[in-house]
Amino acid sequence: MLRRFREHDAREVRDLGGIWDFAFLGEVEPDDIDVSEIEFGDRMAVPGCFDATPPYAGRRGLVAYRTRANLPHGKRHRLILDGVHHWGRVFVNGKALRDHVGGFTRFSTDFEAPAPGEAEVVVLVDNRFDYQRCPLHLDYFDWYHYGGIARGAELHGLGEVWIERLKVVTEDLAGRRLMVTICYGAEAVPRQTDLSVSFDGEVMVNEKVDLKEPAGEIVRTLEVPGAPLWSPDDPNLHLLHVRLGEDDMRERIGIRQVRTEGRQILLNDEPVRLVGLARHEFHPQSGHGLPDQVLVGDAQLLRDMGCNFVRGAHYPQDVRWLDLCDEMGILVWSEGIGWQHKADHLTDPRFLEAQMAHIEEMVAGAINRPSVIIWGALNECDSDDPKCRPGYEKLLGRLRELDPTRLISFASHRPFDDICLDLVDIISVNCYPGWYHGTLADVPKHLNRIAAHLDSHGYADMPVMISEIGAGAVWGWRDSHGDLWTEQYQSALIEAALRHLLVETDRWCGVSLWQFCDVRSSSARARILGRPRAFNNKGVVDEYRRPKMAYEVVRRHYREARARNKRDR
Ligand code: ADA
Repeated sequence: MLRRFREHDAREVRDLGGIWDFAFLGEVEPDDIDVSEIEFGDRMAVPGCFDATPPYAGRRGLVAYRTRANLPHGKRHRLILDGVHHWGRVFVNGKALRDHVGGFTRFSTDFEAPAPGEAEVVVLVDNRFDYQRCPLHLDYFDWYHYGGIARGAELHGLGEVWIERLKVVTEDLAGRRLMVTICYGAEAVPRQTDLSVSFDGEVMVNEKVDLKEPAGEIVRTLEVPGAPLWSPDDPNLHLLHVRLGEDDMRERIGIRQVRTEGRQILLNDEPVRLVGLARHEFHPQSGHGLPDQVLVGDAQLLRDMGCNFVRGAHYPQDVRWLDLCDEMGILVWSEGIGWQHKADHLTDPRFLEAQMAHIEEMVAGAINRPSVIIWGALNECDSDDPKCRPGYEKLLGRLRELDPTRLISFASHRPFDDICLDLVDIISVNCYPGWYHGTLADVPKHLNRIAAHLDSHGYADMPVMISEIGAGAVWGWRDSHGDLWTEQYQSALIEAALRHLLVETDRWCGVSLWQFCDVRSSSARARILGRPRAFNNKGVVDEYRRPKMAYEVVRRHYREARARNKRDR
């Protein structure tokens, strides 16, 4: 199962998760491979990352994964992969069906099978850095790019009519009016078919519809008076079940609206202050492919710290993680892959095209999630460079077009010179006072300077958040000098930042500390020289989720902030 709940009752689905055959092919090009000749001498877990397993740790190259599955019943079959890092080519029964650029998002491919029986699925996966082929993943980024089929895989059987996806929008909060868009596909049209929509088990639409196009949309409005709303304190989810002909789709939704007013973020018309952490999807033993146990543990830790927010850094997060956030009331900033790009990338049509396809997949994958309230892109790029502005306009504009119901932001590390801040709903600033520059005493001063600058440059009436702030600490390194890299220094810096951001001032609509857990850093030598253990050590827990001293500081501040926020409402 890809998600935490059954997405289909009627449609036949095969879960392809488990142990696949595996071959490390190395320094060869995918076009030179004859898949029928690959010798699959090893085994690999799906989901998982091959280069987090002992024999392949740290290695880059082309690899092949293979599994066999009994075809589900259907006329057409759909193979769905939730995350292939970071380039993939999919074959079914020896035939190449599609390539995919970029990890962290769902993609699928359809194929016809001549007869029922078994299908052989082979996926070529490449974790090498190659800007021409895959401009989304580059080795200088400050995180390690693991390779493999890192998220789930499924095979679906589709009939003559099928549901592509559902989109549910809370149109009117008080009246509990929902707009449901059903995107369908159909063989042979026009045709008439049955449509039913139920909400929490109650049938609300039951009719015959005329499908006129091979791919189209049906829109219906539901009114569900009295249905409880979704919020971090009370994350009520509802089940929407749509049947179209022989096919069906189940979706869990939350009724909620998000908007900004002046300096505040309003969730269901009430102010909410975001308190959370930025989180990478990482574990030393499985790379980006996290087992359920790790995902649940991470969500439990966020809840324990009192977080109501997590920034998915720096890419779209696992669908199971978003399911947990929906269930546990954790608001999410979902962001496209990106890290400190300059004008050479932001003016390159190849780069922008890959980004556009990627953010479209990101939005499609999370469009109905109540937890997701912010779409982001282009972390810390040169947003002060006029040459980069058109790239920002294009990507942020596309996000707005794809989903006008959520807020748009990007993390800027140029708050004093940024020329793209007018494009967002929330100004988000990454800064490291007391770490990359200055001392602990500079933390509040620097934050004040940022706020004063923004307020005097036309943004006084906008919400501003700190999307990154933090310090590195090597787990277990405690020392009476309290120097850089000690747990004491990290915890003192976080104390200074949170006291300022949450207690002493009310300018900030939120904070996401950098970061939740320690993560393996890039393999680029220049960066590793500033990263003890080749890790980014700014986690408040280490890579095995063992708390550092700062954990308790965060927990105290976030719990108090949540309590204050509740009292003020
Ligand atoms: C940046 C970046 C993070 C991380 C951080 C750091 O703000 O967005 O990914 O690299 O710096 O630790 O320096």
